[in-house]
This record gives sequence, structure tokens and C-alpha cells, in this order.
Amino acid sequence: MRRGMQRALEEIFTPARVRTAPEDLATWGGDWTRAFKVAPGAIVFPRSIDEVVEVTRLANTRGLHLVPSGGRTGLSGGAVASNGEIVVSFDRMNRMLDFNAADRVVRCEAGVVTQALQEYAAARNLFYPVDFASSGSSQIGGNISTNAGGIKVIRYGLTRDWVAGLTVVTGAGDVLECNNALVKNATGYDLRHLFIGAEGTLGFVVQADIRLLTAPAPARVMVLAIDRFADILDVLQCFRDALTLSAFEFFSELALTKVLSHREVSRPFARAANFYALIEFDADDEEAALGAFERAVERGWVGDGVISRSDAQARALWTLRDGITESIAPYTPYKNDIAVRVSDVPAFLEDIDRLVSAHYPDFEVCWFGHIGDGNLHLNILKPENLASDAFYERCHRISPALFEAIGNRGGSISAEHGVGLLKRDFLHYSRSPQEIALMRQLKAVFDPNGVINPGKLLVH
Ligand code: 2HG
Ligand code: ZN
Repeated sequence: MRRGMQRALEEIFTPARVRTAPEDLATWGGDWTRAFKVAPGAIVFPRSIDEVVEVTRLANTRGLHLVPSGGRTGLSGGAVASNGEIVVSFDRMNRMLDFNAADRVVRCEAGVVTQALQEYAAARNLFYPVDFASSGSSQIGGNISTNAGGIKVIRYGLTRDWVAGLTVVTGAGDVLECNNALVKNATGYDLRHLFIGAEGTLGFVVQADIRLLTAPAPARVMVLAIDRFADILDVLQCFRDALTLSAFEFFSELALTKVLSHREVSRPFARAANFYALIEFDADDEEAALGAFERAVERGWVGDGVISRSDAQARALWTLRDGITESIAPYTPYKNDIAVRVSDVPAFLEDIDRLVSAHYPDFEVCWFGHIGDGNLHLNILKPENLASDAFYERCHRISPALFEAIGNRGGSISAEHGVGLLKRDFLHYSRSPQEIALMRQLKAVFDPNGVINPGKLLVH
């Protein structure tokens, strides 16, 4: 980076909060995707909204490009800096600012880690229900920017449902206070929702008002053996008719074997099945759940099952599902995060499985995901002896056919991980030309000089 530019950044952030050492660039310039070049110009760590405004104004006057960065757990390259951009990390903006018990709203800075928010709520006998495997490091600003979903969507919805208010710095450097944590506010366009899921392309999310709710009863977890994927919706229906579920997740035997070989956990039951469903519900509903289990076994949909008898056991069962991403990471997985309507899930999985197995009989295909909301994670694993470039190239070749199959069912090429760099060139499979043109116009309104996260979501 040019010295003049470094000095200008240091004037805003002090030298201690401008980093250019190669190891820092490598750490803060990337996210969980390993497929993209990581080459930022510098990393800056604002402590206040004013500093975010200043760096955005500097970017507008000097033609700099900025990349917002949270916990760097993204899986679509939305926070990757590949072209000398300045990464704006929210690691130092991680304070809880205010809690109002009557409103049940906490105001926090964008860099608050998801788990810290969950613990803050629990300490007040309340609950922040959005949860996923990366809760220990993902940040609330990043969750908002991707409208993160996770494992409890069937009961509690997505991040969007818990954002009562938002403070953003637009790409032009203006501060917008959106919605002020009001429950009702019928005064025109709700700009808050435009910024949720915008992947940092319109501006920076700097603070958020997050709604909390009454803590639910203690949870029970069941893992069920399901041999025919076609039965999975019947199982979902059978349980849903009897009780309220807070999760209905699934994973394949291959996914399970990867977790078993990478984590300190054991098989849920002796016999292996083709698929497993993990369900969670309130302890008060245990009897209803056991009744549903018996009915599902009688009908032949479920072959075996186990129920947690303690919190530790519940956590161990959850590891079988939320340990998958980390356990398959060493296999350089080629990721797809796709959604169809829940009713289409079994037929769709079979279509895609057939397509992938026909083209890549030599690749391991790892399925898991959130059946309860129609979101499937398809991870293709790289054989050890194949070079990464050759592997990605072969996977890319099948993407159009895969996305066409998704489009034919009115599905989405990205259910919850965002578009970023990874799915950017395929956006048209899920959004119409009119929609993409309108998105471009919106980008130009909020970020007229294209300084924030250029090249993400929309082709530059
Ligand atoms: C999950 O559901 C995450 O565990 C990650 O969305 C999915 O690694 C993946 O493909
Ligand atoms: Zn997921």
C-alpha cells in the first residue's frame, strides 16, 4: 500500500489499528472459503461509528475499496479481499451498549459474537434463538449481512426476524438509523430490511437492536435412523402433528463417519443407517415425542432412535450434526447451500444425487442440512490425490446443470450462506434480469462510487 494512504488510515485509526503485516493480511483478508486469493492492502479496526464514516469518506474521495469483515466464518467469499482492498474489521466494535427489559431489546455493536449475545440473553433469563455451529466466532453484523439462518429456523425464523433496529453507514458515508426498535412503524420503505442480507454491498452494519424472547423449557434431542430418504417428510409430519419442534436436521451416513473420525463422539446407535434425522423439542413434550417415535417405527419410516437423558448427552448428539462442517474441512469441500420448498426436498435430493453421482462417481458426496426449512447442504469432497484446481474445475463444470435443476423447482442457489464471490456468476439462476437490474440500481443509490464490497453478489 502507498505510504500516503497508510498515513491517511493511521490518522483515522492510529498506527496500532492499521495492520499490514503479511500474516495479518492473510488472517483478516479471508473467510472460511479457501477457494479465493487473499490479498488485502491493509486491515483497519474501527472503534466507533465516526471512524467507520471517516474511512468510508476517505474511500469515496481517494477511490479506495472497502471490505466489511466480521467473524470470518462465511462460506461464500463475501468477506474475502482479493484485490488490495482495505478490510474493515469489526473485532473492536464488540460492546453491548444498552438493554431495555421492558422492550426486551439489546443494542449491540456489529462485532458482538453470536455466542456472547446468547449468553448475555441467558444471564437475563431471556433467549436469543438464532444458532449455528459457528456461534462461537461469527459476529452479529455478519449474521445480519447474510440474514443467517442456522439450526432453529423452523421454530424461530432467521436473523431478520430478530432485528428490531439497525444503524448503518452507507457506501456514501451517511449514517442511517433504521426503525429505532419500534414494533410498529408504517412510514414507508423499511430500509432496515434492505441491509439485512445485502452482504455488505450497500454499506456497513455498525449497530443493531436485537429482540430477545422468553427462554424456552430445557430441550431434549432425538436422533433417528432413516433408511429411505423418501420417508423423511412423513417423519417430519408425524412429529410436527404431535409437538412443536425447534429443530429437524438431517445428515447422511457419510457425514456421520467424517464426524466420528474427527471428533470425540460415538455412533448414536450400533447399526448404521443411510440417513439420520436430529430433532429438538422442549422437555415438556417428551411423551408426545415418544408417541410420535413409536408411530414412525410402526410405519417403517424409522429404524432406530435415541433420546438425550442429560444436557451433556444432548450436546454430544448435536455434535454429530454441527461438527460436520469442521470435520469435512480437510477434504477441501466444494459447497452448495441450496433451498427448495420443503415438500420438494426428497425428490430434489434424488435428482441432484443422481446428477452428481453420474458425473463424479469418484467423488464422495456429503449431504446434510435443515430439512425442516428446505435447506440442503451438498458438499462434494476432494479425493486426496487430486489437485485442488483440477477438483474445483470439475465441480464447476456441473454447476450449471445443478443450478438449472434448482431453478426448475423455483429453488434458491443460496439458502443461507449468501452469494459473495462463490455464487455471484450464478445469481441469474435464482433472480430474474429485472430483479438483478433493480439490485444494481439500489447498489448505486447507497454506494454511488462502488466503494463497499465491490464484485460481491453482483458482477462488478
Ligand atoms: C451448517 O448448517 C452450516 O452446518 C454449514 O450452514 C454448512 O458447511 C456447510 O456446508
Ligand atoms: Zn446450514
